[in-house]
Amino acid sequence: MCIVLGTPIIPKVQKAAVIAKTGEKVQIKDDHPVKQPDQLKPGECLVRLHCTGVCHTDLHAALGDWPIPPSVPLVGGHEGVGEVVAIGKNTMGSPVKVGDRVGIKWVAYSCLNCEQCRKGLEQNCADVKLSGYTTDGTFQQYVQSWVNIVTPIPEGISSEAAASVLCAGVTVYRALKRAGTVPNDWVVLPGAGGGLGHLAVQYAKFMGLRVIAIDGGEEKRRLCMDMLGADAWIDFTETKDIVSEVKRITGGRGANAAVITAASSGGYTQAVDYLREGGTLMAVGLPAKAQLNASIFFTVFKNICIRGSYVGNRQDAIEAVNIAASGRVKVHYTSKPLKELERVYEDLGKGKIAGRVVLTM
Ligand code: 8ID
Ligand code: ZN
Repeated sequence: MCIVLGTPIIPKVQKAAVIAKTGEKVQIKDDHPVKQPDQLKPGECLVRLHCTGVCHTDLHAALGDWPIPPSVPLVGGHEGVGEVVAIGKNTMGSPVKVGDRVGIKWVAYSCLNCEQCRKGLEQNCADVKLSGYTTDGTFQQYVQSWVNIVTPIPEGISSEAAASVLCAGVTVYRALKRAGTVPNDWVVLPGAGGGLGHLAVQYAKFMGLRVIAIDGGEEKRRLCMDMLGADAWIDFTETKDIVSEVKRITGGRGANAAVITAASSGGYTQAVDYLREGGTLMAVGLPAKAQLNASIFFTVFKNICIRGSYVGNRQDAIEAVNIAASGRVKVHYTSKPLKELERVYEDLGKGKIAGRVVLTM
């Protein structure tokens, strides 16, 4: 970006990772159009991105394997951090100004006036626009966004460290808040070594919970146990009877909650069985077209609460980011250039990524 007398010059074209059709490979283009400041409507802004996390959701979008299809052609990505370089003319009362550092999350736009928005369910707004799914996201150098929806990023955290808090962090932070636990309760985290899961371990510890991390392989065991401070580890690829193992760890009682971020339906199967009476199953991971298979009898008999939790609203985002900026939750990430995105998808699909990959622009 060039700056002439304080006004950023916005290029006409940029680098972007584009999916022409779901199921096709990502194309890295260097002539993708940039929305120009005079094309921004009131309330819209343009953000020059520093970096973006890669979420498993971006892989679901690229594959088109969810029941609701994404818009194509599509620029994916919804964990971006950058700076505001332009704001639409006649925008009134913007909470951000040119030069501010902001985050782009999954909810790119919601009307803020409908019943769901007023209740804090901005992700369920009928007019919602989803970054990297129904509107172009963060796998590009410049993204168009909305001044009322971007997340302010405080000082004290780098853009790369903040990026994955905007989806992975917000999502697990909100799910844990709604899991009905009190300090010292046991929470089981299937998917603990992945992008969402490794942040769930840390937000759970921050909330005073005891954590049973479930995932596969030595690298993820080391991440969860040695680096993130989980209290117990279960390798789902080796342990035959996960229910007995959770019961053994919890002194025969079972866990108080499970926050499931596994990207496969396998992560859900035993949860109702290893929860103790009154426990809560938080469904977060979104395996393609899977059904939740739980015993109705034991769900009723044990007073189990089964709840879905879908990303978070602006307040959840601000809380999650502020906790990360305080240093109590850290994203464990590997930096890669944008052009590596296709390779990152391959690794995500194979469950090979411990923590997150953050792409630089
Ligand atoms: O708002 C939401 N609910 C939301 C927000 C963001 C992402 C939901 N998601 C969804 C994604 O679309 C994806 O389906 O959460 C899921 C996890 O996203 P992620 O954390 O970005 O994916 P990852 O980094 O690949 O981590 C998934 C982990 O699950 C493990 C894998 O080994 C990996 O570490 N895993 C699998 I696959 N099966 C497992 C099993 N049976 C398992 N861990 C334990 N038991
Ligand atoms: Zn995501």
